[in-house]
Amino acid sequence: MAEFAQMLDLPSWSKLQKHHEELGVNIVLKEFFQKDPERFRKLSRTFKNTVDGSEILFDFSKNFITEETIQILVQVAKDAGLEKLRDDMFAGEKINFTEKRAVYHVALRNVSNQPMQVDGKSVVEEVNSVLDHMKDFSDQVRDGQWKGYTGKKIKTIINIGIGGSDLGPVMVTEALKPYGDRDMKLHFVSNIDGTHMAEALKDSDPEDTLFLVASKTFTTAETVTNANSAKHWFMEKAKDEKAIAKHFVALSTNVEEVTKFGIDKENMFGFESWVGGRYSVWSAIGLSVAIYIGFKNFHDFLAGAHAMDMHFKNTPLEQNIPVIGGLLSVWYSDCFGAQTHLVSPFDQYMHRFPAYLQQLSMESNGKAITRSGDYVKYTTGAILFGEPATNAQHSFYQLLHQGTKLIPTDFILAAESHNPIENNVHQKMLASNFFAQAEALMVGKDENQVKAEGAPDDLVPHKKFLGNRPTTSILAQKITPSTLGALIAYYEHFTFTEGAIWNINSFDQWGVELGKSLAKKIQAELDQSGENTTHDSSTSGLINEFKKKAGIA
Ligand code: G6Q
Repeated sequence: MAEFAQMLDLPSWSKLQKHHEELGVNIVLKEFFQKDPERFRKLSRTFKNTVDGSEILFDFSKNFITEETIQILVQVAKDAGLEKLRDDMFAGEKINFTEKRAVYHVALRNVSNQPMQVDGKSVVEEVNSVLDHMKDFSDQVRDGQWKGYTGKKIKTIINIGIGGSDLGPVMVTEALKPYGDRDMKLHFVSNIDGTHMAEALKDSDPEDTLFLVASKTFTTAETVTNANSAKHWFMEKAKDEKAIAKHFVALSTNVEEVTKFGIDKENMFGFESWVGGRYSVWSAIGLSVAIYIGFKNFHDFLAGAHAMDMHFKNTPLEQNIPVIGGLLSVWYSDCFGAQTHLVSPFDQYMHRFPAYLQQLSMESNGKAITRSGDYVKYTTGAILFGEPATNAQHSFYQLLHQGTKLIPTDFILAAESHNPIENNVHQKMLASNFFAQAEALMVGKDENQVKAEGAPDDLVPHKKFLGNRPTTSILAQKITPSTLGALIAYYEHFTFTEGAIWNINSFDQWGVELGKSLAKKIQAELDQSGENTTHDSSTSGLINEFKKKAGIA
């Protein structure tokens, strides 16, 4: 627990504010580059991926910073106790104090088998035993040893889960599609909207379909309802309850509920309560990933994240890449009033990456109460959004270039494409856009340039670009399993850093818990006959109109 109450009370915060007044208000990014030819070198950091020796370059130089800014921000991080909180996380301390839980997803990818404990008990053996189980099972499904109740090889995997039990597997299987078994069909059913399940089932045959029911608690209404519907669909054809064992497995912490549902303990892949939902793709929740890309690739995915963990744990803060990322976010949020954070991967396979990060960032840091229980005196969690480029360029980048809002932006590109078609022409065009967008956002276009291009006087103000928009460019070698693992871990520790400075608990989610209970009461009311009057006139009015339209008297 941090000793300070509010970020603004940190001894170094006033120094940062003063620095902002001196530098921030008059900052002109392009002039920084004119003045200092070494700026790119000084303000970039390289992550060495120890799994395959590749590197990821993080270019922070197009941000509103100097080397001094980093020094002061690092001082803020030190004053806020970031290092202690980080070390406590790696030591298995219960830093998620509102739920009295350790935050130990880093133990799930501890591929170097370092000692890791919770409550004085090693977790390494249990983590490895679940990984062994995942390996055996995924190998069997992939090579056809695991057969459906009529002896057929599994062709379709349907993962049923929501939130943290869905977004990770969806995003990772999409991002690593080039490593996937293309003979296998994957569906991810999350929404309680019957359409989601119905569409997945329309495409599937019970004889060769495997359901992975992914739910930490195994009590989430959407998932349990969807899983029951899947079971009914399956039983209609299979008839015999014994067939369930070949077609339903559970990824969960709750043995009792899993057994009640009718899934054998043998077919359950467990994990512990110290794995938060949005950090669970590294656990048994990642089984769909392991089946699709194979266990060796899944292991590389864990190893890439582990390499980023070791960097985060052992690197001095000035050189610590996720720490710098997180500190910049705090800098923009609380000194420049930025409300948003855009992440655009220049990679079609990574099209669900922003959606995944949305949960990671906004569920972790969408909090207004400090760890001491007070309302924060500053803004916290940014609104994270994004879409892959270049598509996004043809839609909302307009607001980046000429809008009134400051939108700190991350662009991500891999130098090597998985599909270098047409002699790599596509890749070069993609890369050109990656460079051009960051450059244009920074340099803008002034009146003289617009006039020189022949614009009539009345159009000059419309064609002018102010520039001076900050971006971070992230350049990887190739989106391999280990690189993706490292990139996700980068954003996890970035989010961790923000939360530590804001002095909030990034690891609970009471807002999500509220959602889980709210609808229950109304659902019961939908089955009651007659006019509803139990709510405010708007809510009751809507309920009554729905009942009329849906034919529920
Ligand atoms: C994540 C959240 C939330 C959770 C889902 C699903 O951090 O806690 O998104 O993952 O509500 O919960 P279950 O896995 O328990 O079904």
